[in-house]
Amino acid sequence: MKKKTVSVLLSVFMAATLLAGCGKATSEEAATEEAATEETETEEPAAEEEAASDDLIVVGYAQVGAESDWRTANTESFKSTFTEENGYKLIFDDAQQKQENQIKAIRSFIQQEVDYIVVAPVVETGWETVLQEAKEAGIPVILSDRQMDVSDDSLYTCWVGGNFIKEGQDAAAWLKNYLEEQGRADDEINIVTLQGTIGASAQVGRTEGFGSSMEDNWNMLDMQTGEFTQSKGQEVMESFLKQYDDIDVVVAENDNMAFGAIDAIKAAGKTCGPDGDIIIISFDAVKAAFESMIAGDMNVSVECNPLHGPRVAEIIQTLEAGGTVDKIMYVDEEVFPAETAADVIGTRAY
Ligand code: GYE
Repeated sequence: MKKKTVSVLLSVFMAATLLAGCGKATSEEAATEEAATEETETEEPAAEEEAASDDLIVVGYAQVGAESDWRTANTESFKSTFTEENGYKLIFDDAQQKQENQIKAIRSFIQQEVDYIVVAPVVETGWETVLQEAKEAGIPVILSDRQMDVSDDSLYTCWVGGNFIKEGQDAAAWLKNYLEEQGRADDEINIVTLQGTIGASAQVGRTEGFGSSMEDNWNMLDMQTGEFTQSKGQEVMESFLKQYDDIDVVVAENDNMAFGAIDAIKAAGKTCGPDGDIIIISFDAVKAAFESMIAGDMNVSVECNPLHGPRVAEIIQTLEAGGTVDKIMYVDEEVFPAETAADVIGTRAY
């Protein structure tokens, strides 16, 4: 296996560059360089290419797609971390939000005998067969971002990502507190939810976390998927506004759907945000969400950190060194209400 040829010296060098890679400037430079080059396809590498990558750790990343700002930041995090300079060859595949494309990509990684497979699974279920194939080929599978729901968890090495149930609970706790501050704690509150891709662990967790924290006087009028995209979020919100004239709160399971919902609300002649008619609760806390909060459109965004590239690299380095890693690793995340946005926006990396 190629990874066995990596010398101790190279490991030290990689660890140093990996640490440097965590710095903002370095990753931005790398991202700019990357943008100028063509995306790596999941085809068989040419013979010369294979020879040149002999000393590199080959990582296949089965990415969900490019549906949101969060996803773009996540892709950039991988591309700027898994560089040749840092000792890696990255084979990147964009599944366009389709599980069957991800399964094809994983099979192609197995065929190419990559050293590690990384998957951000579109949905939670339906992975056993392809993971078994990876296991038989002796290739470790690392899950990042969304989780898988598999009967045998030895089919993957570990997972790192956000705690989606907690994010949903945090959103509900923020709303409870906000309504108390507004003197509306005892009012009937009508809520609609724009859900993420149904069956994605980010959707399942956020829906469950918020739903299980609802107060008795909160009514969930409707829940529909906006597929984590701005355009679908806008479309679903337009139909909610036609159906319900008394919406108090929109829970958008990511920022991009919230942006679409805000556009729909304004187009319908209504207002939203801290001084408006409708409260907007969102998830991810990407830079554009801070801009939306500063503009007075969004009330709160619950953070979900997409910068998993360096985290996955650290896992791989630990495994390379013969170490063990925790099965489940949650990333720390915060809640950013509108009143904090102006102070915090300058510190956001994505
Ligand atoms: O919230 C959304 C993206 O899985 C946490 O996927 C991720 C979600 C994120 O499309 O913006």
